[in-house]
This record gives sequence, C-alpha cells and structure tokens, in this order.
Amino acid sequence: MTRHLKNDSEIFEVLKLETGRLQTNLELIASENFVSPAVLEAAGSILTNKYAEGYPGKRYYGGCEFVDMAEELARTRLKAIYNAEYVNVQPHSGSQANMAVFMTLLKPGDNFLGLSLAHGGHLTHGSLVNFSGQLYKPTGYTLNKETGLLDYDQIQTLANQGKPKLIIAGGSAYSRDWDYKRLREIADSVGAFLLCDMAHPAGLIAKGLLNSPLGYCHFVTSTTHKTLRGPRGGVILMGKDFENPFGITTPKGDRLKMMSELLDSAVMPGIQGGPLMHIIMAKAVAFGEVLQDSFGVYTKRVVANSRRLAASLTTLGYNIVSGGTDNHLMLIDLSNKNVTGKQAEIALGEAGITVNKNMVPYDSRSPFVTSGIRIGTPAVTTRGMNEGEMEAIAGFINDAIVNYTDSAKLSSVKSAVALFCKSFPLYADYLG
Ligand code: DSN
Repeated sequence: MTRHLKNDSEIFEVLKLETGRLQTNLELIASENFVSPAVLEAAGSILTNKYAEGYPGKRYYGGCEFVDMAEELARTRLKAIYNAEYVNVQPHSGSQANMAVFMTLLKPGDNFLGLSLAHGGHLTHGSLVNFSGQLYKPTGYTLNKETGLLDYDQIQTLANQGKPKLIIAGGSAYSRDWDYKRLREIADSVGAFLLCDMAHPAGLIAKGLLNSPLGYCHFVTSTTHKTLRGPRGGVILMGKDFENPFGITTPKGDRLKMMSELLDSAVMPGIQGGPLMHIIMAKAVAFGEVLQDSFGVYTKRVVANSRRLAASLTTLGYNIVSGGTDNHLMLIDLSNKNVTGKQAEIALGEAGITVNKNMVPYDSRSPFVTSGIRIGTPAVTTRGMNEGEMEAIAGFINDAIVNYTDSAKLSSVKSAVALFCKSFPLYADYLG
C-alpha cells in the first residue's frame, strides 16, 4: 500500500525511518496504539476526496449517498458498543469533541470543575493555555497527596463552593477507575452537568473491564485512537434521556433530541467544516473490530500486562503513583531514583523505549522537566506481547534508567530491545 510513495524519495525515506522506529522500539506511550491493516486501508482510502458538510441525509453537497453509509455504519456500531442513544462521529479529535460539549452547555465565563492537568487531567479540562481555561472559569480538583487517588469529598466541597455548571470526569494519567455514580450525585447536588472524557480507557470500558460512564454522565467524549485502537479522531456520546438539572421543561423524549441537535450543530458548523470521511470510515472499521470477541481478549491482556509491568517495576524499587493500576497505564514517580522525567524520557529513547515524561501529583518540577514518566501497554499488547514480556520490559526500563548517563550501556540496551522486538513482527509487509 505504499508502492506509489516510492516515487517521492524524500517522503519514502520518512516512511521507512518511521516504520523502522516502530518495528525496533518498544512503544510504551499510554495514548498510542497500532491500528489493524483494515483500519489503515480505510484511513488511506478514496473517501478522503469527498466533501460532506452536514450529517447523513442532510448534506450541503451532492454525491454523499455512499459516504452517508460509512457514517451510518460508524454511528450504529459505536452505539452498539456502548449501548448509547446518541453519537456524533465527526469530531476530528478529542479536543474538538470536548469543545463541542463546552459550546453546547456553557457561556464564556461559566464555572466548571475538571481534574487539574498537573494531577493527570487533560489540556481541555481547564488548562489556562487552552480554550477551556481561556474562555471559561476552571477549578481543578486534585489527587490525595498520600494515596494518589481521587478525593470525591474534595470534589463535593469544590462543587459546593463554586457551583460549577459542568463537572468533568476523566484524565490522561490516572491509573485507577472512576466512580461515576458518586460524581453524578455531586453534579446533581449542585445542578451541574456531568461530562466524562473517557479517551484513555474507552477500549477497556467497551469490553466491561472498567465502570461505564454512560449510565451516569450526561455526556461522554472520547478519542478513537488510544485503547479503542482506531484512527486518530474523536466522538461524542449520550447514554439516555437524563433529567436536566437546569429545569428545562421540554418533554422527556424531546430532550435527547434537543441536546443531540445542539451537539451536532456545535460540531458542524460551530467548530468544524467538512468531516474527514476516510477517517469516519476507518472509525467504522475499528468499531467493527471492537464489537468482536477477540477485542475483549485483547483488552484483558492490556490490563493484565499493565498490572504485571507495574508489579515488576515495583519489585525493582519504582514508585507507582497510587500503588498500582486498574487500567492500561501507570505513572511512575522517579523521585527516589534521582533522575527527572526528562532525563528518563531521553535515556529510554536512546535505549529504544518510547515513553513520555509526566508530572506526578504535587510535582515540584515544571512540565518541561517533571519528576515522572507515564507508561502504558496498549501498543505492546497489540504487538502480541504478554505478561512474561512485561517482566523483560521492566528490566530494560530499569537498565536504561539506572545507566541514564552511560551512552554505551544505553546503546547495548537498544540492541537488546531491537532483538526482543523482532519476535513480535509489526507492519511487516507495509513497505512492500
Ligand atoms: N495527548 C494525549 C495523551 O497522551 O494522553 C491526550 O489527548
């Protein structure tokens, strides 16, 4: 599928280098994964040519009858995965999905609560350098200093004080499950809407390995490329027709319709123009894969691998924030190892192991340095690695971190990692 790119030698060189990097390195970035050949084909398909502003059956362009079918398949499959009543599969990213919810519910200057970025939240949950913190008034809730866990009493107190219009559940670096029932009680007690951004654990929720937000949160957003293993993109979902905390008196059945229309128009024309129909078709393919039993086997392995990796690293003297993991990721506090997150990320990179530096709760270092790293198992699990391999990976990580200033040692770890990766072929025919 890359044969025509060979004619552009500069671009083909990039593709060759990136393919080689993926094949010979251990990809431990918690938000990344490897899509199937079918998803890849759909993402590179002729549907990239089509302008289809609008929604199926209601487009601003002619010739949309077949791309409509792709979007309908994506919608039907996504609804089936989560038992959702409403979905929008057009957001180009999770950030745009979140923005659409903000635009639907809030006016500029309105208060909302989200997990602080420094404690594992996402940029769009109230960072001051993001639209969410620039246009609206965020308050960040934080993790408990001793346990590294969410503190629901603190969230209730902050909600009582600030009377937010919106509370956001979900984050990018939290390794434990969320109590959506409790959050809904908090939201109801102050008349707030509840949004869950499930971008990280979406694939695990899909297969029932973690609590589902759909029964409790008014709105759910996600990306499609993390544990869901689809193309890069975003989606919005609603579970059922909840009582509306703002006392809107529209009849019950009509409220879902009203909210759906508001959300749809927030996405297009509010934020986006033409949808990426090739990506929407790739989302449909990925959702079809999620519906299969084999995806349940995959997600169980992701969690088992994550737990084993956390346990192995703990045995090697690493501090995992909150003491472990329930999902696909973990946050490692490196303070006791006398190495910063930045130094660890660089050393691991030189050793063929890709991670990202990450602030730990109550970090004294800046986001550019940090005291921790975040690692996750979705991508290595897709490659076929199991719990035995996690023991080996913990060893590689430790060898690189302990020897972070020794380039010769890092280079020998890199060779060992490349050899190890050879037993788990990835995109083997891709450049053929
Ligand atoms: N940037 C993503 C992550 O790495 O978690 C979140 O969108």
